[in-house]
Amino acid sequence: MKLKTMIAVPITALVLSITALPASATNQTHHGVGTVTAVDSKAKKIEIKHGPIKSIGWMGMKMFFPVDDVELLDEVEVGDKVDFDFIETRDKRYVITDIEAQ
Ligand SMILES: [Cu+2]
Repeated sequence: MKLKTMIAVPITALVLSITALPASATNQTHHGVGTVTAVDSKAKKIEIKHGPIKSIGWMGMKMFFPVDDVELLDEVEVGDKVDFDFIETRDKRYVITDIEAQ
């Protein structure tokens, strides 16, 4: 076995253990403001027409966000202006962790 191979194995193991951390462990929370355009209870998603969100480099757009807690679905209805927090998971999902009508 070459020396390079012997070093590469433990490094690979380390990288794998880091990526195995829970999604919420290292994620930054982003804050958005917008208007609710749909609440999909079955899919556990809320559609929001949101303004620009600098912390994640987004322009304003309309998009669906899954929620981490189904009770959040009852907090808002279509037409509400809302403040919301979300995280970006490692598999690039944008999950609402808190939402409140203004
Ligand atoms: Cu968006």
